[in-house]
Amino acid sequence: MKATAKAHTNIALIKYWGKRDETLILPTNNSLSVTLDGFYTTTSVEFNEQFTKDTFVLDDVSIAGEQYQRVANFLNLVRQLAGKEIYAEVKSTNAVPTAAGFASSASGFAALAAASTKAIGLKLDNTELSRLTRQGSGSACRSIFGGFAEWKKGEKDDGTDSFAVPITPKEHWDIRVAAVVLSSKMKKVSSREGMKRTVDTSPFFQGWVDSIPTDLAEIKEGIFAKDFEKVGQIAEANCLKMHATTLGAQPPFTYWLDTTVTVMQTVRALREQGIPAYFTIDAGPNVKVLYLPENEEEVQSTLRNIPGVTDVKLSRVGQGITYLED
Ligand code: 2P0
Repeated sequence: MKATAKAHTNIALIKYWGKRDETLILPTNNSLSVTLDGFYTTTSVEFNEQFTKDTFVLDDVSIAGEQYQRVANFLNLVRQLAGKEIYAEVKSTNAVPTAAGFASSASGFAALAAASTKAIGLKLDNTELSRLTRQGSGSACRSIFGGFAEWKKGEKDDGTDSFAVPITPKEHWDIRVAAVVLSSKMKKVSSREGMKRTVDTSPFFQGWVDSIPTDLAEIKEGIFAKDFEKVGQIAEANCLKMHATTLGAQPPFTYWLDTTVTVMQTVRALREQGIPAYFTIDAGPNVKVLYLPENEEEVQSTLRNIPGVTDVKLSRVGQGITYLED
């Protein structure tokens, strides 16, 4: 009863920001992301009658506390679905530099869901797997698929219609993403806490939700037509709207540092020089820059030269989950 799976992280171009149900992890809006080739998690899960509890080892370190509990809670869902009372040994390796500001929870829960369901003998299709993965971490449900994927928020209270669907496969379009890493010692407001505070207190939150259907319809047109400027403009504006909601929260907060703003201004300056590049930012200070393959050299060297930038990591569009031989 052992299986190994690999899943890549994803970056949202239309952000998931706000939950309508915190237990089932049901969002207030649809979101859309691109799966990234460069950052992934590989996870092996073994269920064994001899085990007396779940164990979780991440990059050769035994994990306890909240991180362990989230994994064990997810395994409870898998056991419930399979109707089996049996514990697991989970071993993960992350090729997601945590410092790059990617939520390793996206690739982490996608790989855990794929490996654990296979190991326990469940035969789920990707829709069923995405729906289950969502309950580990919302954004992870999009990482089941490669290329561009949309998480449909669903309408029901039980979450059965809330899962991701593929929009276009990885082969559709070769765009690139640069993860711009900044030096930061800032205390982080977690995305869970940040989105909850925004939903509960920000008067800008309803405006955010209301604006999503138009952004989604237009960005999908842009993706199908491979219209990079259209996709970039919508993604950048959507990110700025998400971050604007945090300034309206009580107490107000922002994920940005001064260098975050410098990177944003540099990306705009690249555009003024005729290089199409657009930024997006998640629940942290680091910036991700979208660009086209022919501009890789110039975009990379410009970003590396910004004072306060400690690293720039490049990625192509990635594939969905894969199962590895044990
Ligand atoms: C996203 N983020 O769409 C958005 C944009 C952060 C900003 O999904 O509570 O770790 O586990 O469902 O998925 C980060 O939130 O939150 C996130 P949970 P998750 O990628």
